[in-house]
Formats: sequence, C-alpha cells, structure tokens
Amino acid sequence: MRYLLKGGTVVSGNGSFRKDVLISDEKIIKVDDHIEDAAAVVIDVTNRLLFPGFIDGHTHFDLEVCGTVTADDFASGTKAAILGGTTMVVDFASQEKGGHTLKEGLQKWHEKADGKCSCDYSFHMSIVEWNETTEQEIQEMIAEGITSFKLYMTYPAMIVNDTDLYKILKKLAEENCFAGVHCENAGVIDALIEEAKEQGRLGPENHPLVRPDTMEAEAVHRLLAIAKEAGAPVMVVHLTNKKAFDEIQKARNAGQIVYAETCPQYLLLDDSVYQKPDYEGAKYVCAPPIRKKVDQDCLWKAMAEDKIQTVATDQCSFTWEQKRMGLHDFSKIPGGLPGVQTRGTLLYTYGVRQGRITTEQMCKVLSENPSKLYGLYPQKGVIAEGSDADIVVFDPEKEGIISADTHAYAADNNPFEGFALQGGIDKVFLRGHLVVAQDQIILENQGTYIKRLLNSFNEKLA
Ligand code: DUC
Ligand code: ZN
Repeated sequence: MRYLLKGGTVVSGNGSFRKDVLISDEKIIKVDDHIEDAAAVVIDVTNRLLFPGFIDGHTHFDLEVCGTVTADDFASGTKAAILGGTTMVVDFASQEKGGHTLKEGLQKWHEKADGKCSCDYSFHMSIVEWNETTEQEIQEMIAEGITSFKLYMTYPAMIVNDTDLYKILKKLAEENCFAGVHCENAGVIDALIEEAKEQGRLGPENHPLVRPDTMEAEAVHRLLAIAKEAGAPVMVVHLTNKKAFDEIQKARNAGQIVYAETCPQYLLLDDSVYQKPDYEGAKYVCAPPIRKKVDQDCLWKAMAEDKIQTVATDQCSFTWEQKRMGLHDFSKIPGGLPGVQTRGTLLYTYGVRQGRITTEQMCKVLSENPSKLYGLYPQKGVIAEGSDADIVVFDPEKEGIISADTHAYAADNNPFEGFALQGGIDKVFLRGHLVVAQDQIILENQGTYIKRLLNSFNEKLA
C-alpha cells in the first residue's frame, strides 16, 4: 500500500515540524513540506502529531514467575502494545541455570513469540551463568541480532555473583555491547523478608519495606563500581528512586557511561498503593517496588534534564487470581504489572500536558533513544526517508480513562485504573501497514523479528 499522510506535525527529538509523509510498501519514502502523489491513499492528519513508532525496551510476555506464567503472552501482549502505539518491543530471552546455553534460551523465546506478534519484536538475552561456552556464544548472539543483555543482582534463578558480573561486563564491553542490570541487594532483601515473616507481617503492605530504596541504591553503587573496573557501559533498568539516581550521577560525573531507564509506574504511583484495603495492594507488587513522591519528582526532573534515556514498562501482568497466590504470604505474590498499552498516552498526559517534559523529549524516551541504544536507528525511532514506516498518528485532544473493563490485556486488573488521559492514539502504521484505527486492531499478527545492530547512542549523559 501507498499512503500519503497530509497536514500533520512530525515529531523528532530535535523539534516538531509540519510535514507531509509518503509511505510505500514498508518504508517512508518522502518527508516534505507539501507532497502530492496521485497513486497514494491520502489520509488527512491535520492537528495530529506523528511520532516514530514507540519502542518498549522492557517487556516480559509469557514469562514464568513464582511458579505461574504471566497472563499476557506474545499474542495478547503485542496486541495491547500496538493499540498503544508501540510498534516494537524488546522482551527478555533467558538462559537457564544448570549448564544451559544462551542459544537454547533464544530458541525457547523464538518459540514463544514467532508467528504470534502484532508488533515487531526482538530480545535482550539474560545471562544467568558464565562459563567458556557462554563467553563464546556472545558473538553468536550478536550475529542473531541480540546486541543487548540483561543481568540480575537479585532472584535466585537469575542472580550472577560479583565475579561473574565483572567478567560478563568486561566481555560485553569488548564486543561493543552492554547489559541492562536489575539492581537490588539480594542478601539483605532475603533477610528482611525472613524478619517480616517471623514477626507475622504477611500482607502486601510489607512488600516495599523489604525492598527499600537503599538496597536498590546499594546495588546500583556496586554495579557501577564493578562496571568502572571492567571499563563497561551499563544501563540501570527500572530505576525507581533518588538515592539510586544520585549514584548514577556520581558515576557519570566521574566519566562513566551509565544509561538509565524508568517506567510509568515509578513516575505516576506512590507507595500508598500498598496500603489499599482488602489485599488490593497486591496488584501493585513489582520489583523494585513503587516508591515515594520525592522519588517521582526526582525521576521527572531527571527526564526533563535528559538524564533518563528511556521510559519502558517492565510489562509483566498477572490476573487477580494469580496475585491471590500470596494472600497469606506477600513474598509469594507474583511480581509485575501490565503497562505496555498506556506508556505513550500516560507520558503525554502527565508529562507533556502538565509541562514536565516536551513533546520532543517524549519522542526521545519512547522512540529515538531506545532505537539508538538497541541498535535499531535509523531503521526505527525516526520519521525519515528510508526508515521503516512505523508511525503513531497521535490525537492531542482525544480523551480517555484507563480501565480494566476496556484494556486489551489478558490480565483483569490495571494499576492505572481510573487515570484520565488527555491525548490518544488515532492510527498506527507498522512497516507501512495501517494496523490500528478507531481503537481497533484492523490488521493483526504483522510483527516480525528484527535483527538489531550495535548501540549508536552517543549523546551527553551527565
Ligand atoms: N520485576 C517484576 O516485578 N516482574 C518481572 C521482573 C522484574 O524484574
Ligand atoms: Zn523486568
């Protein structure tokens, strides 16, 4: 199909300009002040913002957590994503402990995702064991288009010790790759969980108390000290709080390359959610937990100063029935929240409309920066000639209210229930296909696996 989008405002990280956009087959073929094209279907996008398709660099679909599997798999999850303007997700494939290879992990995640996705997709690779074979596999991963990795400083099934953390970071740096790292101090958190249980404190309100901000900041500090020794760039994923952010700034000021990712739940919710009656706090159990207002303010300010490079979701949804697994013991509540459908509209409503960030910064953290960091630029993350025609036609005047009654997730609860939205998705193009219009998916299952190149992000961090 050939489409001509006329009269819209094309948004990039550097500015917003009134331009027409011509799409043919899968690509953007022209961006200019005034385009005429007799062969194209003309779509009037006057008063609309045109964003490069949003990229969510942190989702968990079809993932086993606490002996259960996320409510959303790649089919339902990527439908929710595309309805919200996310044209690409980077999920996490994982190696398993016990002598397994990265290749096995990658194959397993391809089996989960291939043929089921309604947006484009790729994987980061979680490394949970380090040996000669794993080391040799890094180059094979790169050849498969996996150029970013994930390391955990918590969770028994995933954790790597400091020795391996150092060795892995060093190897990744040699290969011009980097890891996103889940930073929480496992040992102290385990002790705090044990104490809470001994004292009979078993409700979800204890969840933030056993995973305090100090133990996230400690892990960030340790990670960055190790990364410095290894000469490695790193990303702190799902950054939640001021103390951890201060550690990042210290390292940046000393010359280290540290990328930061946060998520809408840390920008928009505070830890009072864990006090909700009737076990409702379980809905918000995720790791790291939701923090305080002072932390939200710090994250918004950091974003306004371009010190946070990307906002992803950490999408990891469970039904209410699944969340009830921890009714008598909060440590058995499967951790995670849905979010992939509303990242763009929430950021627009509570970020741009409230004057906390600009439209251009929204474009950076949702599209342009993840595209660069994850080796997709300029194929994705920009509306320019030659790029994939992944375009979000955004209506700044569209209103909505988030509700589990209407959302697209397989999960039956939404942490942003009742949040008002000012600004909404009008249409979505995925590689030139019109896939979403009038809040409906009109063409599903169009997602393909994208092989990624190396990180090309080289903007100032401190
Ligand atoms: N945190 C969660 O809450 N869920 C999945 C993974 C993670 O790090
Ligand atoms: Zn995660």
